[in-house]
Amino acid sequence: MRQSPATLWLTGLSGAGKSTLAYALEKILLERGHCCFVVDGDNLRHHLNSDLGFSAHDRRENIRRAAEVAHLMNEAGMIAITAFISPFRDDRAMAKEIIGQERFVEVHVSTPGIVCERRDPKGLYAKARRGEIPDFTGVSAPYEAPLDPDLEINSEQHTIEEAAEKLYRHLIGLCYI
Ligand code: GGZ
Repeated sequence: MRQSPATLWLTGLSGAGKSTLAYALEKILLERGHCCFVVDGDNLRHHLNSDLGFSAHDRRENIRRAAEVAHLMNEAGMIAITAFISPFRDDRAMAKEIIGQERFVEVHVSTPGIVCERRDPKGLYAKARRGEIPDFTGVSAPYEAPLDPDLEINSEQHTIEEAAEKLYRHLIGLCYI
């Protein structure tokens, strides 16, 4: 199947739906014959990046390594879908530099903080509010929303399937697939 490598860089708060959306898009791409892989906190922070925490310095290193992994996947001809909070604009700019401007598609999963906190699937916001998790994004650490993302998805306004289909159409529109 013809495709040009790209990285869909999903950024947004914890609980915004980044990983769910990433895996829904991966399913669509695989079903339609494209070669792709999801890079997210689960497969990086538990292994390659298990030495990193959540200070601004460690988050930057997390993003740098994630971008290097996505770059390698792109070099191998694959579409990479990343799902990291990646809260700092400078760090996302670094990721874009590493991956290459022409391959980097920034997707803001813009589900509002209040909705993410209401969902709180892992109880992390509640813990952060009680002071049990320091530097928690959206509670005690900042999130710098993209100023000009290539695409914005608010998971409140679409089903996951609709949102994934929107990303798929976007890749077609940009001629990556
Ligand atoms: C934010 C944290 C924190 C702190 C643990 N701040 O909902 P989750 O659990 O699965 O997603 C969050 C994940 C964020 O990892 P990232 O690698 O995406 O972060 S970053 O891009 O900022 O480097 C959350 C959990 O880790 N988690 N502590 N303090 N999220």
